[in-house]
Amino acid sequence: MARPTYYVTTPIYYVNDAPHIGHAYTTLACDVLARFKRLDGFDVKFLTGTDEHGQKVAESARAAGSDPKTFTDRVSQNFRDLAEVMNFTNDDFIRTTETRHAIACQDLWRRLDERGQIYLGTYAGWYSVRDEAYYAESELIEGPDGKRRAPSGADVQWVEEPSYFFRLSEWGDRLLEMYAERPESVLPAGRRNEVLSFIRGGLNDLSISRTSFDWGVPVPGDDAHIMYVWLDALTNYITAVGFPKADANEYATYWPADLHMVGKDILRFHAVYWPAFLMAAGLEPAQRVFAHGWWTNEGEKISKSLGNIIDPLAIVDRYGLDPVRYFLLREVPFGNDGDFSHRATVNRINGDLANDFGNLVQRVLSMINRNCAARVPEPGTLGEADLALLSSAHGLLEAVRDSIDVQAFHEALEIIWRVIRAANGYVDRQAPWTLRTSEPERMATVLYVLAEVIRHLAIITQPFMPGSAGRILDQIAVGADERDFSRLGPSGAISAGAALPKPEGVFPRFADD
Ligand code: ME8
Repeated sequence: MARPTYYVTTPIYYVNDAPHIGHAYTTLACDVLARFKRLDGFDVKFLTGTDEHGQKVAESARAAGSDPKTFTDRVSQNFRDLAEVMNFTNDDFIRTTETRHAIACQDLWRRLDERGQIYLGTYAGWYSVRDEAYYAESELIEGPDGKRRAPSGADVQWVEEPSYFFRLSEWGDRLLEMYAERPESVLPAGRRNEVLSFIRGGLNDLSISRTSFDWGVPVPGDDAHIMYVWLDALTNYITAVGFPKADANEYATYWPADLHMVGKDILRFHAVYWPAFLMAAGLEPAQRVFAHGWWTNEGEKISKSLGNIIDPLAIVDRYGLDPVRYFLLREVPFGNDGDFSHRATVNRINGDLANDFGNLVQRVLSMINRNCAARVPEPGTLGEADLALLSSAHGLLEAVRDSIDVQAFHEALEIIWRVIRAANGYVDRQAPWTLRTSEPERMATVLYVLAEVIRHLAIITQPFMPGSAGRILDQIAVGADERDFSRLGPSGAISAGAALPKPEGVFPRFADD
């Protein structure tokens, strides 16, 4: 039987600048989902990449004294390097300057055109280069200097140029119907309400080409125009599964995508424009868009002009990769805004990783090493406390899966940590070190139960902390082919008698100053 599929995408990032913590965060969330689904038996496609056309990138290239091609080659590479450092397992890395992508964009354009969804006119209105977005006069706000600004605070400029338009105004009702039928296709629910009220406010036709510069995909049949960068960018999600090839197996297999993960800043593009383009072209919209929140740095908005960009490479260097991966997904309920601070990072790492999880593993493995001849001990009859702890470990997958399926990473981790804390409580109550001479069999049972619980904990934390979880699994002699989720539960139980290597600490502790 064919395995169920799971297609998850990150936004493709603008190559105007080096990647920062926000970019790492979005891709990390997708990496955890991709790893989780693979371990849970899915055939996964995980896509990320870079958005390389448009006015913003062209201006950044000019400012760097470079031609756009050289510039985008260089900056795009930074995002690939980040993926490497963060241990991301994306199956593809798309660049919008690739030929496969121009073909897909032009094909989508032709489909829209053939269906009467495109007409030529003139755009006269406000445009923000930073947001690469058109704004209605009524949406603008007054900045502190009295100048008009985009709702995001970005500068806007008046633009007047010939432009092709997409008949977005025809799609409002269809979008509202779709969201009524499938409310979970925008999460969190609060964000869905923003989308609905934007649609209910009435949709205007959307300008989808530019003529005042040429860094983009040419409009088929009219070389004076290039496509609006968002039409170009959104199309990446189907380019990467082989669109428009009729025999594209990947398209048939993976489309519609299960999840477009985005930040809240770009929800409108993904939950209004993109499904409208797809439906208008006769294609299916994605199953879900999840818009997560915004990170600030020690309470301040992260921005280049404030000079407070958090470089993911620097924090990984300081705290280690897995602690950073853990912190980002545990500290903030996924979907909410969050604040990055060194104090909070150290607290989480020391409290949850070194004290809770690290100590559990370290104490149990050193007791086994010292008192059980470094072999998984043979259990005797299990009592109530043993069975209760084992059953909470056996129930982990189902509970964690439910949270992961709604992208509640913080909740998934909290569920796992409840079992870690229960296991530490069990160690304290059973006090196996006191049983060594008086009741060696009971000690063996307690340590066996704990080894089995640690096996569950390490298997289920692999998506979040692949390196550390892998090292724990090495230390309890769980083979590489025994680490997927089908091994969770009593049937995959750890083998008594297996020889274990000398235990080594997995989670470092940091000075909390
Ligand atoms: O918008 N906190 O690219 P982009 C959390 N090219 N996430 C953040 C963040 C922060 N402070 N800053 C950035 C674009 N992000 C388009 C996307 S998709 C077809 C085209 C993350 O480089 C978050 O995911 O500006 C946000 O949506 C994305 O980076 C914006 O990246």
